Amino acid sequence: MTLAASGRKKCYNLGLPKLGTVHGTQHSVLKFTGMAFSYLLKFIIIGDTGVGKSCLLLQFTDKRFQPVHDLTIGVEFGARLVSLPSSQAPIKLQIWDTAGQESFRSITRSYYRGACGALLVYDITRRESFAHVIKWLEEARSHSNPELVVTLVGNKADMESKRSVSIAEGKEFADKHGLLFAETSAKTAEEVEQAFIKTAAVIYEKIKSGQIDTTNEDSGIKEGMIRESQILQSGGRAPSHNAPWKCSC
Ligand SMILES: Nc1nc2c(ncn2[C@@H]2O[C@H](COP(=O)(O)OP(=O)(O)OP(=O)(O)O)[C@@H](O)[C@H]2O)c(=O)[nH]1
Ligand SMILES: [Mg+2]
Repeated sequence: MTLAASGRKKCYNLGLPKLGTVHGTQHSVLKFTGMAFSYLLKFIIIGDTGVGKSCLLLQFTDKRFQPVHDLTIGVEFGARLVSLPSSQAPIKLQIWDTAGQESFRSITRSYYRGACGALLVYDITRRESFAHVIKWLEEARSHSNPELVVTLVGNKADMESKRSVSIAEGKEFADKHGLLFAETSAKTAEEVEQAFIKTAAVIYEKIKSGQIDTTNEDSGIKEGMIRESQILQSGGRAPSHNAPWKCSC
């Protein structure tokens, strides 16, 4: 099932400046083009319907909140460049937002392969969405590559008065299953940025330590045009990309 076949392709934000420059590289000027990043990391967002997966993506790429549940049909995507503290060059995150409804499961399942990061989301006000996390995790583990980095995300942290899953429970589950953990609010943007960036940082460390083979097609990672060595030689850093860029589509 392709994006086109899913019937809905949304580009929240391609995350790329139209044209920019990094000065002082080997060739004096390195133009920002569509490949102006060191690595492209493919992420997937999974979890029950209504937990806020699409809102997390929209907040991350566009700094907006959608108050109405706009049910995802199949799969949608967004992308953004980020700067990691440990990386000299921008990293591009390509994020696939899947439908939580059971009826789309066969479509969304095919997106696990080829992802290096996953945000597994539950709603802190809906206990059953937390109870289903184990099922989502098993599904992710059985259809993805073994190096998949998973962050457990308890969303809707702004709704404290309706909380039915404690922070300690979420953290305990994450620790037990070797996951990263974050509580977020797609409404207030609390911890949204960090949930994506922390996941990317762990993947980046795995790349640098040789734990992930980026030449493997299923790794969920592609190399871009910027070599960190070029930036290091120039003694400079790539510009920060931890602010969303508007796209024209
Ligand atoms: N208060 C609050 N509401 C949220 C938050 N995130 C999402 N919502 C609301 O929850 C509802 C569902 O959000 P979506 O992002 O569409 O949920 P989803 O997980 O993508 O659902 P599917 O596409 O059906 O899988 C919407 O009405 C959102 O406005 C949040 O952090 N806080
Ligand atoms: Mg959705």
